[in-house]
Amino acid sequence: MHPTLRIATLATLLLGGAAQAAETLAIDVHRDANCGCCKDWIAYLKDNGFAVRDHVERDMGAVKQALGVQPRLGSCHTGVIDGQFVEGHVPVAQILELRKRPDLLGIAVPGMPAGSPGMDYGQARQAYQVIGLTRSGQDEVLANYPADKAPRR
Ligand SMILES: [Cu+2]
Repeated sequence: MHPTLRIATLATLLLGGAAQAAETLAIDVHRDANCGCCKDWIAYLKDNGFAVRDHVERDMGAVKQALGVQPRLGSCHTGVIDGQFVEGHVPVAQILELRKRPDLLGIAVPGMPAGSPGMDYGQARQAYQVIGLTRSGQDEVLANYPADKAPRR
């Protein structure tokens, strides 16, 4: 190979690697020490290519309050990406959607619905919604996951 071509190929490889690294999303996850389903949601994020920074907290109420998570939207763990909260067992599809919605303070799956990511223990799935909270305080339904009676494992 011509030396100039070889350098060009190397540059392409390096740039390609950098672009790939930029697609890895980093998320901070705050949780109580003994929260099993929180750990399962973290494992789900890692399986989907997220870089997770895990924070064990003494006072989750204070964490949620600081990020603007309304009590009606509350769940167990609270994730944070670039200042936006990801409350509870939110699927990856809506986390990616949040990246395109700077008008939202964050998103949430309130409660702990059976069959949501990290709450998937082979039982029937409860219907649940992913709610976005706008910076003006309005709830917006971002996704509806219907109930599924068939056990999934
Ligand atoms: Cu949970």
